[in-house]
Amino acid sequence: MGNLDRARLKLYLVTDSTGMTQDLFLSRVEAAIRGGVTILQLREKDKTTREYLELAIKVHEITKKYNVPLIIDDRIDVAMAIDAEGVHLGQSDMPVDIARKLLGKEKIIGATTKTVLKALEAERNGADYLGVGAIYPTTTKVKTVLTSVDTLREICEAVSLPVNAIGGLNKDNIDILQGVPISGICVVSAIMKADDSEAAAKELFQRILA
Ligand code: TZP
Ligand code: MG
Repeated sequence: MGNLDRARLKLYLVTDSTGMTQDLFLSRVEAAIRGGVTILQLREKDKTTREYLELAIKVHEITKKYNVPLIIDDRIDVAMAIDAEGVHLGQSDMPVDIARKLLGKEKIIGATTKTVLKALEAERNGADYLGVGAIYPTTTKVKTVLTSVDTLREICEAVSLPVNAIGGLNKDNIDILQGVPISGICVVSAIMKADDSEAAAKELFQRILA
């Protein structure tokens, strides 16, 4: 499977460029990486394929410079086209086993799961890591329901894959995850909406106990 060290998942930035110029977006992405983001997912819900692809190429130039893996949300074709390091798949996206066949063993495949059953299925089908949430309500555009910290813990204990928590997480509320054997946290707003994304990433990195 994809070469993914657990430590890589510590501070996982999921992007959202809504309402930003491309220059501002790219500068925030780079600042966030300088601040300590360890892995980055390009997640664009309102772009055409062409726009997604063009942005992915630019983001990949930045991530490669810092040796940070780039994961593409949903779009296996975009990931393949730019030779990204991996993809992230939700429960309505391409099934993990089919994605694995398309992408091969070397690429990273992440899956969103909200139950122990789905987590075990994703593991069996060849996922490299799991994203679990939303832990808190989120203002980011996403179809999700809340997942309790107890369920998050059960999932962590049921699978041998690394698991990240996601959803409404920020520096002031991640203490709720203390003692839960996650590998890291995924955030959108806490970094993308910060005026100083580098400082925001730095502070989060220091507060994550994983
Ligand atoms: N999946 C579950 S919650 C979420 C996704 C993509 C969005 C998280 O965004 P934020 O801004 O960190 O709450
Ligand atoms: Mg998806």
